[in-house]
Amino acid sequence: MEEKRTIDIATAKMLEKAKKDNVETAWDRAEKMRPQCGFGETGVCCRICNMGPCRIDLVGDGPKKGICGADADVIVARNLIRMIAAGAAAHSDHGRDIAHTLHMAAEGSDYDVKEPEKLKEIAKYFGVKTEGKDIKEIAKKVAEKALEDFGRYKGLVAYPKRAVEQRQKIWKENNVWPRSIDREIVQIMHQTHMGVDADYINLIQQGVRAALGDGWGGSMIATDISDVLFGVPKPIETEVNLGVLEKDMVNIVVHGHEPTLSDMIVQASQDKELLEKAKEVGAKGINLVGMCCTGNEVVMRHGTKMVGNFLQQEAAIVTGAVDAMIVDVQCIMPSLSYVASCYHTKLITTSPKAKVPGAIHIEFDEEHAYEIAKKIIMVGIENYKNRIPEKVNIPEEKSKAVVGFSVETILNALGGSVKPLVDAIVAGDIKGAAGLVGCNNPKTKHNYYHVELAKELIKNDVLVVLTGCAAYACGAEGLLTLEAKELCGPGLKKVCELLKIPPVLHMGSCVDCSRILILLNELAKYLKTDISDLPVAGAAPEWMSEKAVSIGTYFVASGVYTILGVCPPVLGSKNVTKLLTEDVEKIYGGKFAVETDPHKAAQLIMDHIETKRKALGV
Ligand code: CUV
Ligand code: SF4
Repeated sequence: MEEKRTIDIATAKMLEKAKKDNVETAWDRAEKMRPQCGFGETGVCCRICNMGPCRIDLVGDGPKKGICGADADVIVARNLIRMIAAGAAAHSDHGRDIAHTLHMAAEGSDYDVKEPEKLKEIAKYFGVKTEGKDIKEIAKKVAEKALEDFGRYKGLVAYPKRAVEQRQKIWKENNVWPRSIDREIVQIMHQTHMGVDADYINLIQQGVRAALGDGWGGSMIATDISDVLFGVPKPIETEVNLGVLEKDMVNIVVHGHEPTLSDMIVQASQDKELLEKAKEVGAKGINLVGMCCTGNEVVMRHGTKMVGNFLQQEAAIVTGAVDAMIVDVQCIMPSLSYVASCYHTKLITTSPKAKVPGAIHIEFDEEHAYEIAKKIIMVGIENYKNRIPEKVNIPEEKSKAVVGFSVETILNALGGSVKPLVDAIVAGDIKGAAGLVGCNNPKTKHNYYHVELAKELIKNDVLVVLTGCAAYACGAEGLLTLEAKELCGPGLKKVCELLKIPPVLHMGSCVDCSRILILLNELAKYLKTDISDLPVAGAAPEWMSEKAVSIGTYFVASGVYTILGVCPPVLGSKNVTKLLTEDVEKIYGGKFAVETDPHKAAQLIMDHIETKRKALGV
């Protein structure tokens, strides 16, 4: 039964244990939820005003219009771009907080500029002069410029200027260059208010504009400034899966999305005084591990072990061995407080934006970062003695992995330029590349699609890059190792041996999808072509979050063919569906496809790559 829910043995074991311990999980609740509402599933339920809720009858002779007269096209388009607004807001608010942290670093705080060179590079994009300037002064100016991009009242967001010119031209001609990151999100909320926009094409266009403000704005700023503050990721070894929890150490999980607190917690977990305290309570030490995208942030820079992805958050607590789980924002199931209450685990919320009843709230503030990080770890240490031995069962499954593939690292491995990569593509050793991103979703078997698709692609000499929860899925399967070259086609295997890289490269958290954009942009620049001409594709195999809708949209608008493994709520409108899966290609060179079978998806990607290769004449 559990094998139907996940391909991961460690997770299946914990689901068995949950049943025994009488603990309900997301899978159980998903079952109770079935059948899910058909109106919601197809996007034709509207609750935007209080004359509603309204719904469109797609099969019978029920209503074809809402009370205000909105038809399925309008309702579907409005709902979809509201998802983009929420997703873009989540990423961009994260970016804003990072920019604030840089500002504080400039004025003197526990944070510091770790990468002055990267700071100088991004100063260029913001038009900040660096010559003869003190690094703190540059940091302050860059932070201010970045913060301006969120709320500017004139001009345009700066970062999209980094794109190849052909791409910039498309955005300008179609009037989707974001004016300010926040403004496009606010405009979605306005435009979708009852009785404003009734043109589904115009609605989707605004969705694209907000999504570009995420990918080439908020997210890219988040990634770049995180690198400046916490370090540009370099290849580093780690381990992945629930088996990284330790029986005789204080286990602390950092879960959520932002690096500001988690990076401090990594430092604090090595604090001598705290290590002493851990020993005093009888533990051998402090075992800090990461979950979801906060986990991705810290593993990329410190090698912090990766305990699990989105659908493993409850399973981690079910081991009975997590002494504290610290969460910040996004993808934190409210159920955690209930699951934690079935064991000894202390759940600690830290963001004023995300409180959970039943959790301990220790609010993080950047001004006392280190002190708070220590205080939080102390909760875990003190809780170690409360473990219930008969409830502890840590599965042994874990895999080795090499992570840390920032664009800088990839270029370094290639000797400083994308030329060797292009040469390998031209020679046909590598057919192309695919980005696998995004979450888990109980609508599909946990990790199955991520892993099957990645394996099928590398077998066919397609290089794979990852962000988000996809990285945990592939990591647990051993695909992030040098040995995974044995699963590759002969061409990709040769390249992996030559460059000493895994065939599946972990590029970071969800905001780090911006790293994928920059890598594609570098390839396009080198080939003097547009991103849409490259033999590449993207996939969000098991996505669930609104952020994924924003990510998918900015990839399509950047010219990338993007496959969704789980259908978004759009099928209620034939017009919107056609726009997204066909017509947008004529404008942006990229489009969406929905394919629920990973093997068929691999074929679609390979066909697409072949078409693009032919067009490039290679
Ligand atoms: Ni931001 S958004 S479940 S943790 S990738 Fe994982 Fe990644 Fe989706 Fe959330
Ligand atoms: Fe119904 Fe129109 Fe109100 Fe939506 S906006 S709930 S379709 S009346």
